Amino acid sequence: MGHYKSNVRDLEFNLFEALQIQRVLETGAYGDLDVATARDILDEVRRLAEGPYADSFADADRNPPTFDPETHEVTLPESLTKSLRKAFEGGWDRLGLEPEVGGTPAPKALYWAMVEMFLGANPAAHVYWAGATLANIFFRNATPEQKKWAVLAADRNWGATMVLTEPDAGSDVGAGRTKAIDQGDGSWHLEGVKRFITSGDSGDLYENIFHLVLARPEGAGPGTKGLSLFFVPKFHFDKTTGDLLERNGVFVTNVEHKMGLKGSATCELTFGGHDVPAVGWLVGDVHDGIAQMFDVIEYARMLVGTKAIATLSTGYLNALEYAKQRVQGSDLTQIADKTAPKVTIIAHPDVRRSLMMQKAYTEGLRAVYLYTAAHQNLDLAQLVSGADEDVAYRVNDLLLPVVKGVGSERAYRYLAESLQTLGGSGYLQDYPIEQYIRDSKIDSLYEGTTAIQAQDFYFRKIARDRGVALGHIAGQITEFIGKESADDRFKGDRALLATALEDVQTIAATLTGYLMGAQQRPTELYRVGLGSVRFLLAVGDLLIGWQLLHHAEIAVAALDGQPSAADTSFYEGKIAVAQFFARNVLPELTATRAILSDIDSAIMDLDEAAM
Ligand code: ST9
Ligand code: FAD
Repeated sequence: MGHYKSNVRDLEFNLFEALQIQRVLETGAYGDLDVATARDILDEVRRLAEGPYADSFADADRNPPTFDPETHEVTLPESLTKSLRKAFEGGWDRLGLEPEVGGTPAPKALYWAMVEMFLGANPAAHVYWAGATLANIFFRNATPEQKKWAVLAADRNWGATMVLTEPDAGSDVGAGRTKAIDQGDGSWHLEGVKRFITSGDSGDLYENIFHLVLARPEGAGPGTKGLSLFFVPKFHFDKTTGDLLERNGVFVTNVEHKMGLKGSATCELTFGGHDVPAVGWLVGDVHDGIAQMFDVIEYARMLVGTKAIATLSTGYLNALEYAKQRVQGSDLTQIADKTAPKVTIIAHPDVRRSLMMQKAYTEGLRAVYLYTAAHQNLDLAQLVSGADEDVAYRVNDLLLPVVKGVGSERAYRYLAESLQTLGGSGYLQDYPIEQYIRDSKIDSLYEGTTAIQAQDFYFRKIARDRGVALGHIAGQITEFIGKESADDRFKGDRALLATALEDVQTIAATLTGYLMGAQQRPTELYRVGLGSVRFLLAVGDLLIGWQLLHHAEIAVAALDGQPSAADTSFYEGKIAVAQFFARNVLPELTATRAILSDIDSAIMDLDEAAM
């Protein structure tokens, strides 16, 4: 048995019982893709993910990619390349992409369900898959001539990177100094050093790599708006056939040594520093770099959140299996009886509490990312929440920082509980959880740290959106709470959800009060900054509580249909976890509301010497 434990049953529950994607599949909007094929896809990906794809998980961690500074070459561990080639054989990187880049149509919810399994099985491998996805995004933004290059890149299975970060430009992308010099013939020369570039090189995995690079044309203005996006290939190529020509002047000049995700090569890339110009082409022939790059970033934020949630899921399932086998101590009710029979640790209340928290965040966050994905297709968005095109777009935008920010923070927090469940054994490399923790820590850092997600969430997705998307979601939750057909056993839990909704709405109004107040007193903005991460996490809890209760209602109905023994346990688990979360977590939002209602910003006046 490999390390990875998938949860296809829960994925199918979300897709077919909660979101009911079969109703959009039946319309023929996704070609030949029907329910049976969708289930086959999940099953095939499960087998691949649990088997050969997961095989290199530990090996690539212990024997990470190596770097030769003389040749600028990166060499990947053979095991990793083998796992990746296995996945490419199945063409899984094309599902859901445009037909021009070899794609086949699929609802995004199905796509992300599939990606969850690849990410959970081997996250370090998965980030090497950027080629087809980035070719698809490049294609959408490209000139007619460049579209042909995108097709060549996809056809020839080239690798790809997203290149923003520099030593002095991390969160503050607009501080980037890499410059672009117009050559007057449609091409540009790039000069500068980029840092932390995932898959900056990937050995012999791909014959070529194209880098999508943000750089500042000479004379362009400051900040992100002065940046343009360039297509910079590792090797020049014949623009008709794609055959490789001479080496372009972009070289890896370092590979980082990291805490986790070691199989993923994190590279420093130097443009134009080695007597060979780094030639690039302006994407779409327009200077709109940051907006174009955000097409990639939005995808990658969803990917990172899903990665974190996928890892929490397998962490929880590993912990659960261990807890059912490990015998230690006797039942708490017999604590004084030294002769009492020994029990498996799952009998201990604190282990149960911990497992239930892991289950709640795993299944709740899975529901949230799939609900978000459902708003990435208009037909499914209409079906799921009645959103029109404009609202669906806004809802997806609103929820991305939740998937990424809450997903990564909660996964890291509750993976620590997965490890705790195994006691000292969890600390050993005999089990995968210590690696899960190391591999998932990055998720709250790259693609915008949690602080950046929280600011994006409040300032852009709520204040600038004038609350349209948040109002739509609040309307959905209110409708759910008031549903007359709801099962009476959840009456108290729905009341807790109603309070949580009110808490979140009050916090949003409080933050808006601070924002308005900043017109008179600019330092009022500090109060938004001090409260924004907590607000993001609170919204995450509200959404999780709502989704879990919604799922519990579905489970009650399903139990009436006399399901199999396995399904009976599954549905009973859905009811239990929803009630557990509503009763144990949602009430905490009231405390958050109280703290944020008049947040103390005294620490902003504290002398740094006193910190
Ligand atoms: C990174 C990579 O960290 C991590 C690993 C990736 C792994 C590889 C992934 C590749 C794909 C893999 C594929 C797998 C395939 C799987 C196959 C499956 C089978 N939404 O607020 P302003 C835009 S990369 C949309 O003034 P500042 C917008 O155009 C590094 N657009 O910002 C806006 O203009 P306007 C990641 C947005 O103060 C303009 O920006 N680094 C959004 O100038 C300016 O906006 C980061 O993420 C948005 N949410 O700049 C940096 N926000 O307003 C984090 C802004 O007119 N820092 N725009 O519309 C930030 O995000 C900053 O907030 C900032 C601030 C840079 C945006
Ligand atoms: P900083 O921006 O210096 O942040 C340091 C701390 O300050 C953080 O806690 C942050 O939240 C906080 N902070 C900073 N600014 C603010 C603010 N305005 N308000 C509140 N808090 C703030 N980049 C790419 O371009 N391409 C890649 O492929 C890529 N892959 C990566 C892979 C790895 C393994 C790593 C580690 C990084 C990768 N990155 C990549 C870079 C990544 O996106 C950045 O590390 C990230 O955006 C944070 O930037 P920074 O590290 O410079 O931290």
